[in-house]
Amino acid sequence: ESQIHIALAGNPNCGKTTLFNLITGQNGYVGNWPGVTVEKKQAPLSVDKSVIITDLPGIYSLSPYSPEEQVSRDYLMSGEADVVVQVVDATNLERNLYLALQVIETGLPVVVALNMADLVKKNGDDIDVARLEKALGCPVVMISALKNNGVDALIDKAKTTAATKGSGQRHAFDSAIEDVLQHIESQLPASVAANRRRYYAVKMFERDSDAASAIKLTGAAAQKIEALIVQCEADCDDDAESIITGERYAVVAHIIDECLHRAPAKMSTSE
Ligand code: GDP
Ligand code: K
Ligand code: MG
Repeated sequence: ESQIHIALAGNPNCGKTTLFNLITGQNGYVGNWPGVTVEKKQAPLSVDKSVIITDLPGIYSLSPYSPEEQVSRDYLMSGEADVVVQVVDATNLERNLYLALQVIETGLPVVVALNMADLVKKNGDDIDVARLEKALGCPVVMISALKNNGVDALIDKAKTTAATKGSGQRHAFDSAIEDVLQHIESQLPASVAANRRRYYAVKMFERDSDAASAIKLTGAAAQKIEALIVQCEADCDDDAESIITGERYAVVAHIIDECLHRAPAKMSTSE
């Protein structure tokens, strides 16, 4: 019978290892990723050995600036994972959704695990899961890895999502930027699969040379893309990487505004 590979991705300290240990019983392989001293943990799900879980290193972004980022994005783009469980520290949505957007952008099937649900509840905050699913365009499951709440439902959702061909609708940036990304997409080689074209268009806009080599971008296409970027930078009076960073944070701010209802601030009783 066939295996299902689930990758756990997320920021440092979002609870990935707690979740990994809980669902695998820690009886897995621990080593390093090839060529780097970044720990690799892989193990079957305790209750279903045909499901293989990989704990990816904690990262803040899918840029190639650290070995951890490199390992995570190489693994995601390798095609081994059938589904990504994007673990999100629900008490720190801004930073965690910033990465989640990028992982959703890879075009892989993604389930967002909103971890630390116990702390969200304790703080008296409320997250509108249905709206968040709509905003992100992928399933969202509230869990507490520490208290083992919601984890069975998460695994079930990951299995059913693995059978799909990837996330559907995607968050949109400002229309002027979307326009440039569209033009960049049309310059990508035909060999880049439909569900990955958006991801690579953004990477080209960020002048990510690793990603350009990965798709064997031709010199002629690279020149056309560079001209599009330079024009956009002039129009926005900003550099391309900052433009994308700003767009991502704008999407995140909008989502948080829609989906997170914070408890009213308590009056301080101390002097
Ligand atoms: P990683 O860096 O993503 O692997 O995160 P860890 O699994 O090491 O967890 C970071 C910290 O968060 C640890 O102290 C965990 O005990 C704690 N933690 C993980 N999941 C939860 C949770 O659901 N609720 C609470 N309250 N703490 C959690
Ligand atoms: K940690
Ligand atoms: Mg860890």
